[in-house]
Amino acid sequence: MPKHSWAEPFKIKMVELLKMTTPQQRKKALQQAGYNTFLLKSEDVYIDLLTDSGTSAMSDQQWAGMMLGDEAYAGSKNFYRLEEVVKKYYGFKHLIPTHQGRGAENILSQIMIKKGDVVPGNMYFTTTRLHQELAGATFYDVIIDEAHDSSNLHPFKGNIDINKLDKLVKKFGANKIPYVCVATTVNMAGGQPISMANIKELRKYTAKLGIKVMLDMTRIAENAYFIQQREEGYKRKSIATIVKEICSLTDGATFSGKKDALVNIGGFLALNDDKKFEEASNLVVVYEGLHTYGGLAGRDMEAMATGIIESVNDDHIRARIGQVLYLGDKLNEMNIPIVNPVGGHGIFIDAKKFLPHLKQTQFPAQALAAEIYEDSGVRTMERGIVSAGRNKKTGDHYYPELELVRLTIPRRVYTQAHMDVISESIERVYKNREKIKGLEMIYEPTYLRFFQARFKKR
Ligand code: PM9
Repeated sequence: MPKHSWAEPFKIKMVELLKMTTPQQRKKALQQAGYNTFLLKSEDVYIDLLTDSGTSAMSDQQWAGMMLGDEAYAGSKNFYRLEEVVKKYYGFKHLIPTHQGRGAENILSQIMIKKGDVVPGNMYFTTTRLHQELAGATFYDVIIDEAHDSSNLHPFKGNIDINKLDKLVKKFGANKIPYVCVATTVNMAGGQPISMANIKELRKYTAKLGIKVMLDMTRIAENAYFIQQREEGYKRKSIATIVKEICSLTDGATFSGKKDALVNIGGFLALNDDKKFEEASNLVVVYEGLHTYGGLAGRDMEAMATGIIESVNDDHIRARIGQVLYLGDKLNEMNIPIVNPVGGHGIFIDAKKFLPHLKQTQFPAQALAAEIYEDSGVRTMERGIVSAGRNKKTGDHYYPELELVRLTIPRRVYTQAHMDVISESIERVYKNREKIKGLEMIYEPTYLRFFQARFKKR
């Protein structure tokens, strides 16, 4: 089979210069940041793989759209364009813009959840679960077991185990489950997709019980690419068609436009139910802004509308995921323990396997992320015990099976040479892995501790 290049369907029009730092400068920066890569100054970072959230390069069309911002307080024409695009590409009836994904999660949780409810989902996401808990629900993970094993090659590790869901229904009763929270793709599992067959099965199962299906569609185009590549019957379907089919099997969605939709800020809540839309429209004015701007400038809504259209372009998504796979192939060739199959938005290093001499309470993924930064100025992030937080009832840490360092690839930002530099750095750190020490947490914030926690070397 001839190898097909993933080369980008764009050329570079503007560049942002980067500062190169010395190992001494990086050592000092790390100490000042309490070994938390979230607390580093971005100007001290060479290649920033902290997140793919809000870090994309916008296209000339998106930048041109910024000049078309209608900054009226009410009824901005950019809102109506965004509404039209959301209807056309995602098929949802109602749109409520929000400043970003978690703004939508807050409103959805408040309108759907009653105290004591249960929300099942295909693995937790940090902000999503917190909003569900703050609204009075308990989250239950119903993802398939394969998702918790970094080397299991299941093509759809984001799938929901309907038997696990059924057990929850039998234990708590369907009336305690307002909705199932379905993510495309599953971030904490390593960017793993859910199959269309599984979403259909879920829809069938929940429909007869009157349980809603709410989508976290933050990386839906990336999920659609894996369906196109791996699922029977989808090879000839466009990403746009697959995306719309996924949405049609759900009752509504939260969306962080900062990922798929190639914008630096923005999100929305989409709903089909008229009554729930009315409730959400009323709440959005409390937390975000008027229902026709939801915390966004008109120009941000314009850029997001254009970004949504660009995100479902087949050539774009092939190149976006192609770049991630390129880095994944390199690391696999070096036998670095990573989550396989490689997911949509980044490479996830298995820190338990990389640093087997460290206990999970020594925060191996946090320590590894710090070490990679010190080696090369490449900033990654922890997705393990620190991100998982504490069990509200027992007060103990959650101990997730997956203890990962995420190398998240921003969209349309870095080159193939950057990918090579990253893999060389990981290889160097891997060679010296036995010398890497664990960390001790010396400051722990109450909510989403991974953002602001501080550590010292043990
Ligand atoms: N995800 C990420 O880096 C940014 C915050 S955590 C560092 O992966 C999903 C699946 C996400 C997500 C954010 C949100 C929240 C919801 N669902 O960041 O509020 O990956 O726009 O979206 C981040 P906002």
